Amino acid sequence: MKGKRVALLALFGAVLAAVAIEPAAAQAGADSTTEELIWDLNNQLLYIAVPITVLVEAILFYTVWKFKNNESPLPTKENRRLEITWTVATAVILLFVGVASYQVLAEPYVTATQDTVAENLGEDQAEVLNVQVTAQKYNWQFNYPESGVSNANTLVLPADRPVRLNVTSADWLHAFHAPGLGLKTDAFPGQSNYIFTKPTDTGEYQLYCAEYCGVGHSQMLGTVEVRSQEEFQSWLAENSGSGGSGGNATAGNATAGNGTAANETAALSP
Ligand SMILES: [Cu+2]
Repeated sequence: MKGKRVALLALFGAVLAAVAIEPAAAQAGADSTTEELIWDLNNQLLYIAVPITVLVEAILFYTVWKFKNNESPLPTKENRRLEITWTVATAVILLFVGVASYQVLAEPYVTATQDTVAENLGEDQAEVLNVQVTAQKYNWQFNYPESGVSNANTLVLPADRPVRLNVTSADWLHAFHAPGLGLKTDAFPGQSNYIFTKPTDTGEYQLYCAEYCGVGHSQMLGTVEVRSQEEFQSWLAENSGSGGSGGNATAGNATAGNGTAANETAALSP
């Protein structure tokens, strides 16, 4: 009996370890490095959750079937071993969920800050494409400070090149959300929120505003267009001179906008 339990625990531990150390297998169909990381985590958690669900349901059905004719059931007696077992098993599972989630959340492609690029790319920083994303009622403005290009509602990005989006708002709360690429962050006036990613597949992706911002919110849509590097370069060349030098939403004025945000809120509250 004891050997059986040890064997079961060892098997359970081996499954957890196998899932934990499984290399981040290339996620077929992932369209950005960010989306790939998120789907890998989702799959890891599913590998744990599905067997647990099956086990619990199996025990439930077995119990119902086995004791269906039991007219005088006896109350459960205290069983310290059983209690210790399920407490330890639950703790191990929660620990696994916590560690696996933290690992992914700590990835720069999932949680980016202003320093993400400098801290993670070293000499390759020049390769990064910077885009200023400014949300406002009810449209999106994209500025490419390095080339002076500006575009409304369509964010054109190169494939297989790291991109850093500096997301802010010109009026009040919005949120940048491109689910097809696994990207989402809030847009606050006077504050910069960063997204760091690398699109891996060309195509068009729907961009939504994911924070209710007024009567035009449902129409606050845009497109993320991922093109090959050559097509992206020719698009940049075609549109050069279309925008100012970095637009009106540089990181430099990030601290100056708080007063504006407060005023907006005050003016719009009933
Ligand atoms: Cu909105």
